[in-house]
Amino acid sequence: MYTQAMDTMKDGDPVKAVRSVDEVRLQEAFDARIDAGEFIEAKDWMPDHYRKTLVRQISQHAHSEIVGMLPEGNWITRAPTLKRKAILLAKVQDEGGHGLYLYAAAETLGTSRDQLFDALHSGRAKYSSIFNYPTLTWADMGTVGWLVDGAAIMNQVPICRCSYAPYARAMIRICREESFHQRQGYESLLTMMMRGTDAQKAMVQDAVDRWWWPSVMMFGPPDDQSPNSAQSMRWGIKRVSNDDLRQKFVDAAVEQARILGVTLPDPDLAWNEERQHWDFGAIDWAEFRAVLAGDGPCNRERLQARVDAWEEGAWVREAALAYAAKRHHNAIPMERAA
Ligand code: FAQ
Repeated sequence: MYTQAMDTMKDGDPVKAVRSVDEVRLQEAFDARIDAGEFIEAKDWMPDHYRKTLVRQISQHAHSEIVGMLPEGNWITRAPTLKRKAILLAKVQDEGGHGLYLYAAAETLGTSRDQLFDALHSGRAKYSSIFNYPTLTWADMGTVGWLVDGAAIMNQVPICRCSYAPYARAMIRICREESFHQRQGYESLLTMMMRGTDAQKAMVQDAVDRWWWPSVMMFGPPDDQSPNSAQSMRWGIKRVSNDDLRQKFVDAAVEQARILGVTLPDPDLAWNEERQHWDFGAIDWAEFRAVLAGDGPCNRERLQARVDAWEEGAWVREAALAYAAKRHHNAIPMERAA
């Protein structure tokens, strides 16, 4: 039940051996539009595989946002000041909003929200590996903002130019908000590192030690082991590869860590003059695969929290539907209603 290793959206995608002349023409016109850098709208013709790939990625992204609310929601009642509480509350609400925009974008492709939730709640759908790690101290809130939102921005800014217009439009607003999320996290850590006690500084270092590698893994498998990348790049769904984004993230984080005064837990980090990038150590892909297979530290807890929220919220959905039906009924002119 808890595995994230399956995905119902992908059903093998058998390439049709025989295609009609019309289909071939439509496909050629579609490819030409992609090559010309045009955006595809919901009502435009698109290949089945393009549609399925988008539903897969957008729904995983939406699930990540709403599961991503859980590790932070846990800290709203324990924020150290009113200011920090208000900021965290706003951030978590933003994430709920991101989930809604993204579910709406997935719905434009013909998949209902009930189908998307069912895939999440039954454990068939994936969401980002990063949200299966625990948030143990207040410094985790700052570190999630700095590293996790920092990685999310790196990944998501190129999606503002995704070839599927409804997804690209949703991403523009999401990225603006993610930028605030990253900055508030970094500022919170900076405050603790500059003005905090030794214990607070140690707490920040401990959080960075725990979140660094899972954040580096967020970008997905290496390019040569990423089954979806080549086709998604061809279609302009992904604009930058997993490894290139990961490198950009590491390059930015090294300087940010220096300013903060924390050590990134990687003894192999070294500036490579020839590449003009930071080299970094080997990633533990076995850990990544275990988290995706449902065996991360918090997979069960996260999924159970979503299932409980769905079940406990049933009365809200029923009330909303009853109210909508009543309004619809009242809106029908008397002679038709009779
Ligand atoms: N976790 O062939 P690829 C956030 C899966 S939002 C879990 O490379 P693709 C905001 C992948 O789905 C974070 N699964 O796949 C926030 C595929 O499985 P499938 C989420 C992963 O799609 C901050 C398989 O591995 N962001 O953080 C992961 O071309 C703070 C093979 O991989 C997005 O979703 C992973 N980390 O590239 C909220 C952005 N990586 O589907 C709260 C949009 C890979 O074939 C607090 N998504 N997999 O069964 C993307 O850009 C892409 O989907 C990638 C993966 C880059 C994640």
